[in-house]
Amino acid sequence: MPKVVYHYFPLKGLGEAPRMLLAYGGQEFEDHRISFEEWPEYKSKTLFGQIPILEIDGKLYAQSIAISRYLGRKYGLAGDDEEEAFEIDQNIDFLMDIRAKAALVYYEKDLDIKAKRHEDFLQNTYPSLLEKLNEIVERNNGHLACGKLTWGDFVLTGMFAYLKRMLQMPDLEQKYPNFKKLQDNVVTLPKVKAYIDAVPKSNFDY
Ligand SMILES: N[C@@H](CCC(=O)N[C@@H](CS)C(=O)NCC(=O)O)C(=O)O
Repeated sequence: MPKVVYHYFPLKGLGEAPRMLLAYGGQEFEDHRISFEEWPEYKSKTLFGQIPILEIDGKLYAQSIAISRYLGRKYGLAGDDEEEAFEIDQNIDFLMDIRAKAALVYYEKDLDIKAKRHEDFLQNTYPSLLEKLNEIVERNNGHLACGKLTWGDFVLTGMFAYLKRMLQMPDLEQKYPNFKKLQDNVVTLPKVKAYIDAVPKSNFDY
């Protein structure tokens, strides 16, 4: 087995999906959680100045979606043919479009602009995007694509708390029970559950 180290902050954010995928695949890995105080020391050593980073036998790989796609292929969660793989990528890109919109609010520093933008998106942007995402998960019977478990489900599950926080919608699963169903399909997988149960309690819950 290769020596695997996974580097990310002590939160879920964009970095939780690869952790759950590594657990699902039965890959032993060092779960290196970098504190915000330690981060400046690591930043210049990363490929693009950001984490997550997956380190395999000393070689570093970046980008959360690329890492998740790679692990999905490795563990048989990437669709049965090119078209299924395409469908997963398509729906992941759509999910990342939603994340990018919410990030325009979440990371805005000017509080006045931030509040106005949030109101605007709440009225004009989020409802149709979330309805579309809900339709996708409904059509796929509690999954992001292909009507079955894929690495896409791990990505949505991993970033869901972070997405809710950015959208300022703590009750998103109550409004869309399909999103809860999708997450349950991931977090109840025995190896994933064992990993989640072992996560240090000091970690952020998003
Ligand atoms: N496209 C990258 C984005 C990674 C990213 O935004 N990482 C953030 C944490 S979620 C980070 O490293 N922030 C610290 C910094 O930029 O200095 C990915 O998906 O991996």
